[in-house]
Amino acid sequence: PRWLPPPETLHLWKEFETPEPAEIKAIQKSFLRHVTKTFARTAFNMDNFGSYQGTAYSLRDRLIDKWNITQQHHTREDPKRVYYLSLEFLLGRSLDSCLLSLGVKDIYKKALDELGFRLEDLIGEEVDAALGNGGLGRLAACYMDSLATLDYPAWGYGIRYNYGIFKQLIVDGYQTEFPDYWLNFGNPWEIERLDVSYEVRFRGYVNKVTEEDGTISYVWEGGEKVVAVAYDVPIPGYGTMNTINIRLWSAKPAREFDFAMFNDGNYEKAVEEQKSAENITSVLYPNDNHMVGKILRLKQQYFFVCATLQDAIRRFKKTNRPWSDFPYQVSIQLNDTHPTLGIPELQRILIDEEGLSWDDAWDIVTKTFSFTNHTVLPEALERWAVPLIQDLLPRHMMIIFDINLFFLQKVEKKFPGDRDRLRRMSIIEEGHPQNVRMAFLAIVGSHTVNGVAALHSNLIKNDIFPDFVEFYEGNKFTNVTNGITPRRWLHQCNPALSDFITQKLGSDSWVKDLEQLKKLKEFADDAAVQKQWMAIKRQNKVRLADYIHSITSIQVSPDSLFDIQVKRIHEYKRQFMNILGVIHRYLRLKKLTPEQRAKEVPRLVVFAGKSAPGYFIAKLVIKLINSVGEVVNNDPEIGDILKVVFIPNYNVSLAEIIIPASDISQHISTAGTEASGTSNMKFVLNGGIILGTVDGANIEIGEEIGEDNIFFFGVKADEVEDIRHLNRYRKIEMDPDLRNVLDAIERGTFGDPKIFEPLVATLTVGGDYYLISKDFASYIEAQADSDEAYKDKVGWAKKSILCTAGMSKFSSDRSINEYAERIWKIKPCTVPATLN
Ligand code: OAK
Repeated sequence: PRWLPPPETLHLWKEFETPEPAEIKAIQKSFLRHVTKTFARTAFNMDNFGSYQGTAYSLRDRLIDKWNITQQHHTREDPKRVYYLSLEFLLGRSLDSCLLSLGVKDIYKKALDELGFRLEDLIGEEVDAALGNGGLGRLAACYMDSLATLDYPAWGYGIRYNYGIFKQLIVDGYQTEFPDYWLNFGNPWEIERLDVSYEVRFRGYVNKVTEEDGTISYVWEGGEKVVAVAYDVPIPGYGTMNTINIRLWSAKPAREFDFAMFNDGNYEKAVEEQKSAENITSVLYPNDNHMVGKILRLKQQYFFVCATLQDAIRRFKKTNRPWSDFPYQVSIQLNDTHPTLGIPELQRILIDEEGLSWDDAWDIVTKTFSFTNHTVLPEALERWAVPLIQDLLPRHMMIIFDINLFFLQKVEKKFPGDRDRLRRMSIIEEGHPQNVRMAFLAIVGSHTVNGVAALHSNLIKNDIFPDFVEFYEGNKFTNVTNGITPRRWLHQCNPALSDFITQKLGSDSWVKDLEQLKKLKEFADDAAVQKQWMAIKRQNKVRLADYIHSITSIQVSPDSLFDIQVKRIHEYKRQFMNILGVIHRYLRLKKLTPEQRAKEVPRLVVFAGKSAPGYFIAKLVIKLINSVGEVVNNDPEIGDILKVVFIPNYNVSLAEIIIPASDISQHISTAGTEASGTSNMKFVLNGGIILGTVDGANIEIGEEIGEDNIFFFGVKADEVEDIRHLNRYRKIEMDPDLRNVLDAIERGTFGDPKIFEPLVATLTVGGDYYLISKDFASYIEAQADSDEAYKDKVGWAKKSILCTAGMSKFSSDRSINEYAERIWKIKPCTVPATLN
């Protein structure tokens, strides 16, 4: 039974409910209370880390108050909620963003100053929460920020991995990986919820029960159980009460101990088995855009959707509504196929545990779920072996077979006798073993399927799932172009530019309404604004140059053009083409006289990004970049005219330093391969210019900012297939400039050429799947165009201003409003400052 507070005690709780006022004294009091009582430190035993902890805990108190008020308000209002299910949330650091969201950064700075601490130093003490690989995980984090800021009643659900994405060290030019045990230093931004836990079953058997009236039901029994414990990460909206929650599940051993084993005297084995439960949430799989069919990964997927659905259903049941209301109270978004087991799991709960008929249950399921696809790469589309699912989740496998049967019956009815269509559309792929095509299951079980940029959504419809578009007559498929939060990706990471924009627009309301940036267009030709704009860019370049020097000991000039490519290392993203272009430039520079060389635009080429640990070719690209850097950076004839730097361990907090410092950023994926890209948006928002292919969201960015302000090159998506075909049969000569570059590698200009043979072979014997040779000439031309444009300082400043001014569309606030209105059908629920 629930404990209820005696009414005469309520005022005692209320006293602690509202955040302490943001006064210097109150802040210092709460800071010192945490430093001395929570962390047992004294004035004579302090350092920046201790002071970071004290500050974080003092803010955490404010977050918890806001979170509690939000939850009580939501319970009272009972709005329809959205649940964003994602195996990755790439949050990065929280201190700075919390201070800004709560509007207390300046006053905390003063309070800490008086105590002798510098806020900037404390911010640097925090370790990144790196529970994601790249684009998909960071998108989830941006979306949480927008959901909170726009007052939506939303929850994020995921896994509390003990190990985030690995740390990357560069040893002898090669990537090496180190475990990221990020919880070592505690995590002030989470609240352990021992009171919120659920059991999750694996394996066991399915019992068929025939009732007296002849109806048949199934019960899943036996097997092993683990417990999911909730850890809550409050996400405050910017300048609003609304504080939403990311609930991350951690696996713990089940409460019921195996007494048989215990009694057998097998104590050690019993303890071993308990520990294996905790393995489930131990480590984030480090693959981006690539599926690896490990059983532990499947366990993670089921573990988190099972706990999440129990939690959502418990919340729904509190209001005593009929099941038919469920889809009107609950919307569940699947962030790629990783949480797709939620579909058969909800169906199982409804028919096996709640006693609904198959059809009633399926109607609820398909009205509840929606699915976002984040990639068209075939190697990333999830397929799980049927025997694997059968073993781990026997009842779910039965349900998936039934879902498929009923679905194919409908297909057969619509397209009678079309055997090949049934084979193509089956959720079960035939073979040895059979496989479950998770994307098909997600499509069939969802009411809406979306891609993440206009081109990508069209490719999904026309190339990836055309049979499904035809079957559903186009009704399920839509586009929601990705967005980024302007809070972190301009206001926080580029304070100088943020202040300047606020000054020019006369208000800071653009931070929550990015449409306002359009007004910057008026200033594009204003010489004084241009001058200040470029001065701020230079400051940011100095900051990055200092960072590069501190990490790599390489001196770079802030007066060179900063040309940056930072993202996961992947063949389709073509960092290889970038470094080949660098070699081309180097060879050209070497042929010039010193006088000619002095007229060249000095250029710093920056790379950063992690490769999946098992991705051999991507790792060779990293080695080649470092080998080229070694030669170029130490060539006295070249000096500052060309520098090449690989910054190790790319992560969110490093991105916050790198992005504001770019003149040019490269987004050069083979056309049709990058679903959207989101870093492209971050760079342009900060006044950087894209050099890129006609791919993903680059296209829409070009439409918004104007084609004069972006360097496009390369073939279009619809040309790729034919060129690949010709490449396969070597019908196209290799680009002569590229041949020249490969010759230099093969001559040993950049060290032992044997090392790079497998990499070079991807272009020669490998058929150049990503069309580097085809695009090379136009890539080099675009680079030359950018050199020319950079010489015109006024013209460049204008481009840079127009870039920022044209980025309104790419706020994640716009994306989230689209999801809310068109897909989730949820409304904002404004939380009052206090509850009465
Ligand atoms: C990761 C794992 C599996 C499937 C896709 C991904 C992924 O990160 N995809 C990326 O998602 C981003 C957010 O939508 C897009 O911007 C990137 O283009 C896409 O590669």
